Amino acid sequence: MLRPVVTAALLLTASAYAHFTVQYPETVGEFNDDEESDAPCGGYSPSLDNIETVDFHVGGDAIATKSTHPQTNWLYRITTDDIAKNNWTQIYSIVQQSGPGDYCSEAVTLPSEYIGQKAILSIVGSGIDGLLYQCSALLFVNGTADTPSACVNGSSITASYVDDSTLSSMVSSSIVSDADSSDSSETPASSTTSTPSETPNSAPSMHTFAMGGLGALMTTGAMVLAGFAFMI
Ligand SMILES: *[C@@H]1O[C@H](CO)[C@@H](O)[C@H](O)[C@H]1NC(C)=O
Ligand SMILES: *[C@@H]1O[C@H](CO)[C@@H](O)[C@H](O)[C@H]1NC(C)=O
Ligand SMILES: *[C@@H]1O[C@H](CO)[C@@H](O)[C@H](O)[C@H]1NC(C)=O
Ligand SMILES: [Cu+2]
Repeated sequence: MLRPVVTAALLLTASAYAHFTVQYPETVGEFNDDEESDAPCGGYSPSLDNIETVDFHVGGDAIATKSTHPQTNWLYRITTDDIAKNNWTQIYSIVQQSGPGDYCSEAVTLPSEYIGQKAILSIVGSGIDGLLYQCSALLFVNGTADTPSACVNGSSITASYVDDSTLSSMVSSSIVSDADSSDSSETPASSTTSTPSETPNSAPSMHTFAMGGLGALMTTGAMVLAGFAFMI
């Protein structure tokens, strides 16, 4: 009777250690924290030929992530290339998230030429653990999406548009619209003048493991108690 409870607790513990996860759109491939640094999808090699896609609205759709790191720079890039190895196009200004937690860009738009095309979306997070990757397989559709419930900003995060020469060197083109960065004094990342930036890898690793671990521990405790209550 306790077994399902213990299993659930173990799963919770595992997810509490993730570098970052994508809440929306649904990702492809099984999530593997240890392989999250493998480009372009975090240990998974998608093929657009036979992949199940999710709809993404060119008039505006959301990209929602949850990070355990104190700071992350986010790059969203797509390719219609079958093996998703190259020819990446940047689709949104690079965002710097400060503070761990949920971050959501709620109105990512694309030119209407993309309607009907399939693409791999590669979400790249740059932070204390270097470059990390997750992918979604998209089918571009007309219209504007209703904001999904997973699209939220954590109450303790702040976000702003930044230049990041490491991330902007990882695309061969950019279709960032002016509107994306209109409230930013920074030039869009597609600019060719690259400013030297601190390498993310040089900082000592300091995950929010302690907090995540404690949270998981407390959750485990609560679940075991709940399990007991159920058995009594
Ligand atoms: C690269 O991507 C662009 C934009 O999707 C596309 O127009 C172009 O044909 C692609 N180039 C190659 C070599 O696949
Ligand atoms: C997208 O939808 C709009 C509004 O319904 C319509 O005017 C437009 O022709 C559509 N575009 C395509 C490419 O289907
Ligand atoms: C999250 O914050 C960013 C930056 O301030 C903002 O552009 C975005 O719309 C916010 N997302 C939500 C879901 O409110
Ligand atoms: Cu990490």
